[in-house]
Amino acid sequence: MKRRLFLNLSALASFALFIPKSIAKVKSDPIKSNLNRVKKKPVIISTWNHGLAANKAAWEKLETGGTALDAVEAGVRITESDETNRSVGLGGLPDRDGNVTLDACIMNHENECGAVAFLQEIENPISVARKVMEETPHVMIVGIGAQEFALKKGFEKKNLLTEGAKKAWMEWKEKEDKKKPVINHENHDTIGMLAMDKEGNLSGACTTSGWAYKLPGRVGDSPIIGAGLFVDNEVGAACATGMGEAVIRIAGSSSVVELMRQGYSPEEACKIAVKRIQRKHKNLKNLQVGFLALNKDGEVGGYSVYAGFNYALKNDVTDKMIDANYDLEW
Ligand code: SD4
Repeated sequence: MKRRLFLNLSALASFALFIPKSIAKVKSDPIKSNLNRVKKKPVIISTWNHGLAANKAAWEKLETGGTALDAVEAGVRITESDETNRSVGLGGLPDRDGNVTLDACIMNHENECGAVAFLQEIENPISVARKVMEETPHVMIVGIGAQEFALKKGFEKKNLLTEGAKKAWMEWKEKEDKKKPVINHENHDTIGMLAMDKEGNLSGACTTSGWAYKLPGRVGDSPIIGAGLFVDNEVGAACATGMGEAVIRIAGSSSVVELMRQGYSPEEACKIAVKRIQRKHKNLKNLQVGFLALNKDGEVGGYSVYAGFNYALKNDVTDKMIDANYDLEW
C-alpha cells in the first residue's frame, strides 16, 4: 500500500513537472496580484461632452498624487467655471425669477459626504460641498446658510447670471404661455463625475444649476446623496443626470450601487434603474434620465431613458466619449 501510494505520488510529481509554469503557480504567483492591480488602474467617467475637459483636469490631479476625491472636485470645477455651459455653475440658466441657484454634492471612499443646495452667487459649489464634508459635522447646508458658510470659508461672491443666460431667460419669459420649466436634454446638463484612484478608492461629485426656469426654491437630485450621487467603496459609485424629480423618486444612484452589489455590471445596474423609473411614471414625455456607474473593478457603464445621453471616459489608454444605450427615441 505504502509503495503504491509512493508511486502514485511520484507519478503526480512527474506530471507536475510538465504543467506549464503559469498554471502550476497560479495560486501563489505574484502575477495574480498584479492582475488585481491592473483592475485598480485609475479611471474617470463623467456625464456629457463637457466631461472631456473635466476628466482632463481630474486626471491631472490623479497623476500628481491626488486622491479620487481631489480628482472629482478639480474635474467638475472646470465645468462650473465654464460660462458657456448653461446648466452648471457660472452661466447656468436661472429659475423663473432670474436667479441662478446651484446644487452640488461630493462623496468619498469612506462614505463621508457633503452637499449644498439653493446656493447663490458662489461659482464653485462643489468646493463648498467638500468644505461642508470636511469642516462641519453636517452633510447638507442650503440657501443663505450655505452662502454665509461659503463666504466665511473664503469663497467670493460673484454674479453668476451671464449675459448669455440672461438673454435666454428673457426670451423664455417672453413666451408667457409656455412658462413651464424646461428640462435640459440636449447635451448640456448636470455634470456627475466618478473616479477611482490608483489605490482603488472611489469618489464622486455632482453639480448643477438644475432645471432651467424652475420654481424658486426647487432643488433636484444632484445635491442629494443617494439620488444624484452615491459611492460605496466596497462596491462602486453612481451618479445621475436629467429630470431630478424622477431620480429622487427611486433613490436613483443608491439603487444603481445596490444593484452592482447584487452582481450586476455597471451598465446592467443603470438599465434596471432606468426601467424602474419608466415603470413608476405614467407619463414619460420629456422624462430623460441618464445613470452612470463605475464598479470596484474599474468597469464602467451608463444607460438612459431616451437616446442622446453620452459620457466621457478617461484612463491611461483612452480619452473618449461613449454613447450610452437607451430605451426610447425622442
Ligand atoms: C436636476 N438632475 O436638477 C438635475 C439637472 C437638471 O436640467 O435637471 N438639468 O434635476
